[in-house]
Amino acid sequence: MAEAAKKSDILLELTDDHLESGLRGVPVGYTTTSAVEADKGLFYVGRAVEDIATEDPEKVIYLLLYKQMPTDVQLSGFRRELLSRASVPTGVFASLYALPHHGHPMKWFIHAINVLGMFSHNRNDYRKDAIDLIAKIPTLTAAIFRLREGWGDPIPPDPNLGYIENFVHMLGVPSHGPEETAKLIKLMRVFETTHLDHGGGNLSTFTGKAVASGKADMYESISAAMCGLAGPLHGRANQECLEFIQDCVMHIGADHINEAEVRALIMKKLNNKEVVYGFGHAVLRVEDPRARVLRKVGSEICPESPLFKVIKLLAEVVPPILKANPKISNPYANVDSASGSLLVACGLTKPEYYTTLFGMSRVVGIAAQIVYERCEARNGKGVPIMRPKYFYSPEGTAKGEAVIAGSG
Ligand code: CMX
Repeated sequence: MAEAAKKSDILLELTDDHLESGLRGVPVGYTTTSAVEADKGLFYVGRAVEDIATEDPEKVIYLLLYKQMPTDVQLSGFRRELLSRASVPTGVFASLYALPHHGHPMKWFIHAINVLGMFSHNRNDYRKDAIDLIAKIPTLTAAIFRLREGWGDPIPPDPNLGYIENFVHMLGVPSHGPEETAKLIKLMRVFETTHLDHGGGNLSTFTGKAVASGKADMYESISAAMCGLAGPLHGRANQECLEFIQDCVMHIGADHINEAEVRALIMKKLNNKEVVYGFGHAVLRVEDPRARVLRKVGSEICPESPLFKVIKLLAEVVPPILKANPKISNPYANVDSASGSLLVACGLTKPEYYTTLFGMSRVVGIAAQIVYERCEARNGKGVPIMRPKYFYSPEGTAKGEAVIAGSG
């Protein structure tokens, strides 16, 4: 608490520069789950993410929810609890059959979470809804893949499987044999643990907590959070990044990946005033440790993949290029740089689905933070409804004339 008070003292000096800055550095509250330290990385309840990334996903989820690693007895009880709640009401699936297949999977995902809330019998009990949602989210995510891709009806959870093993089972990728399934499980376990939580102020988490502050229920709040995650500067960066990597391989040729041509494609992107997805960060000032963890998994499961060769090259080539622009605070790879190419190597070849996988994992941290803000903060009273200050100013900071569509 003393440490936190010191931090907010520093930031009490708010100036005009803080306006329209996306609330950078403006203190808002506390997180009890995780911390992003600019020069060190990401910590879940004090543990460096790279140290626990290969733990059982259920253990890490338990850590974020209960702030301690589970004993064996606690872990098996928690696994049983998740499994007992993993089934999704058929009414939720029925609503998915009606959705347009061209709709982005994130739109399906957001819809499905909201509909799931209509079937909750927990009377807006944030704690119960958090566990229910965490238990059901793999079932829901897998069903979205199957229905949208025409792979068949949803596959029910198998009570003998772990959290991620069950997800891969319910996904039932048609082209997968046992070897591909094992590879996808290996990747998805690490994908899950590395995406679970990321401090309190990232856009999706902040949005979820803001919506919950009006006492919207867990499902409405998480749907709103997932709308935040759907943007290309946030969760959809993994899709955008892979699409760029695929372009690189197409232009250069899978057998000729080389530094000079990758560099030229990056320069072309920057000269066109485009963003280099998978690089940069609002808080971190070092390489995202999650990018390293994922590259390590890549070197085990797909070292020869041309896409993987490009991401390894990008991690070296991009930072010096971005560093040359003094505006860019962090030139290094973030979590979204590596995940897509590994998913392709494991048979999930359509980039538009990747943000739903990010969302499946991130639901955990956001739900845990909503439980804290609604049920525990301020001695259980909860954080009040969000209401930051905006100054009225007809022209704001716009230069030139404002144009209102349709105003003639
Ligand atoms: N490529 C090109 N330009 C970049 C850049 C990148 N990777 N990273 C930052 N910049 C630019 C910003 O667009 C900004 O330009 P303007 O001043 O013209 O608006 C300027 O550099 C300063 O930005 P910053 O202070 O370094 O970064 P922000 O805190 O504003 O934004 C982030 C952080 C992540 C949105 C930004 O680095 C970015 O757009 N990266 C690419 C998208 C991406 O990978 N997002 C995923 C982040 C992780 C996640 O949330 O999932």
